[in-house]
Amino acid sequence: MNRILKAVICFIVLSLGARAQEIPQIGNVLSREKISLNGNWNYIVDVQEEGYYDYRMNPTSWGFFLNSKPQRPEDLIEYDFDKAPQMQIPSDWNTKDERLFFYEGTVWFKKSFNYKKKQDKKVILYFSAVNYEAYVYLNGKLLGRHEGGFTAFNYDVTDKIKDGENFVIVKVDNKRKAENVPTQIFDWWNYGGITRDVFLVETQDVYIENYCFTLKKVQNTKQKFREIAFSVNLNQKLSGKTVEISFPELKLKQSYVTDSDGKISGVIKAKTLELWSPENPKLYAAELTLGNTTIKDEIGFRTIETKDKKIILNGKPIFLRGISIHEEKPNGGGRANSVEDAEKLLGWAKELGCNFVRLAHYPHNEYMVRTAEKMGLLVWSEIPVYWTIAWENPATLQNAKNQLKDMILRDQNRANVIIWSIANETPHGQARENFLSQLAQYAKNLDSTRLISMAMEVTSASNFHNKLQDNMNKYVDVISFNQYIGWYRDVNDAPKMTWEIPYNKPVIISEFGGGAKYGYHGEKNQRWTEEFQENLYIQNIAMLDKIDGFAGTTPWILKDFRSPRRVLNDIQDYYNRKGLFSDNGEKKKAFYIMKSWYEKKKQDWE
Ligand code: GCB
Repeated sequence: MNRILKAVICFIVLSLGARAQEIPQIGNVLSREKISLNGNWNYIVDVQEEGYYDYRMNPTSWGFFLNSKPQRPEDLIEYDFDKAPQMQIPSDWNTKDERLFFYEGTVWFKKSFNYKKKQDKKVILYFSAVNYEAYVYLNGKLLGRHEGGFTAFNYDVTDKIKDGENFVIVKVDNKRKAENVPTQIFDWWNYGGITRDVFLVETQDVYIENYCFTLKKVQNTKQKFREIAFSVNLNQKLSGKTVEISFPELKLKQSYVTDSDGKISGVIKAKTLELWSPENPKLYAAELTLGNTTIKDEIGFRTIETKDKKIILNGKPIFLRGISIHEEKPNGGGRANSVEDAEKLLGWAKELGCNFVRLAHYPHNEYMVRTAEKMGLLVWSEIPVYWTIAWENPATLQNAKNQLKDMILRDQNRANVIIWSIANETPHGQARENFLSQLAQYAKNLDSTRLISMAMEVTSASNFHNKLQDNMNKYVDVISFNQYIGWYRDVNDAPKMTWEIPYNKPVIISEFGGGAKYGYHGEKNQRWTEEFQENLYIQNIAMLDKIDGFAGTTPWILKDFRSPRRVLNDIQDYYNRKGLFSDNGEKKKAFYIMKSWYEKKKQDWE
């Protein structure tokens, strides 16, 4: 066979395989019966993708994914995973290997493990996130290709896993590309690797794939009970299967039988129900049983809606005292990926007086959202449709939709998540509107119970009059925009500014702020000093308070974070310095301005 034909066949096989085994994301992986594949993985840095392409740039069928070993002394095999260094997974390679600090490209990871096959068990290989593109192989066979660095994906490996020794190989590539989501440029570190947990989930052949509980709004004030709407779906369209739902504390237990789509849905009536709120983050133990498998969760109940320019939580207007957060460990530690990281970051947000966090600019790990729920922090969750996305590219739209769907499917039972945000600071134009309106509608179809927003930009009407004009206004429930008066524009303009938001919807200022290097002091007009940032906050909060419909804000940002765009020596050193905390957790002066303003807001609104 000639080389080209061979390459074409190989490519077709690889791309067909790419779709073959990926299955819909299973909900609540943390409560499933599973084996962790976290720990040491061997890795090979492959700058020219030698392990994937031949010297004519055709995908090979003899790449690194085979994990080949010489069989005879004369055999030529130019790689050996077992001699390669190891990296602790989950993590990012940038902070784990100093050679890879700025690296963007391909790294291959391999994990060998022993497995004891069990009768009648399905086995699912679950990745909580890999940034950015992953080709996943089990025992040398391709399971699939996944794109998108912050959402979970999983493969049914029942037929490919063996009794005894197995190996998983993942080719991870974090090269930035124009058609990706996010695109080529973004203001955060492009941490590469298997950045979140990896699990082997063991389940029955027929299993509960996902489920959703939501509290219905009270229709009639005389109503003596609350209604919990639920839906559960199996992994197969099988009728006649019994699913039991139980909330022990509410003394509710009921069995339902699946329809021909393998689904159950309905309403549970609860006479007494304590609602979840930031002041009382009440969660109820929930159990869903199919056959001899029970999935356990903790479910909170609350309602969220808007009325004119107000955000209404559990029937009462709320002011969202927020902060934006990147998913990054303190002390230069790279990607955050644990409960401890979440507790630390969210603990700082609580110290600031927050009841709300904007998890920017991509879906954060599940620990972050669940920990926030336990701590009474409402959440804005977003996908990385950021800046100059390839609006005209259908594959980019599909990719954004996939990320949106996977974000929603993972967190649809979290009471604290109230806003799905579909974009950040995107440039106006018809192609962008086609793209974003489809995303907004898709989000509403997937989840009509939460609010949709996006971080817009203000187009100035005149020098000191800012008017928000964005055709996307009709697709969102909450109008949000970023503004940087005091940083990208003179701070002395703040008192003179007037604002016009010509839509009858609540307004969140999704970003404002400015940079300061912790410990650098001077006059308030001296850039990068804590005094400069402090004054900027004083001026901004006075200005924001005058905005009609002002319902909350998430200043930029909780802590300094790494960004390759921030190159100023001795000040930035590859950190965006807009944190209220330094990367080491020291509080800058502006922290105290914000904290005392939030204390006052709390008094005014409660
Ligand atoms: C923004 C972006 C955010 C940047 C920030 C900045 O508007 O949304 O990702 O980090 O400005 O610091 O300039």
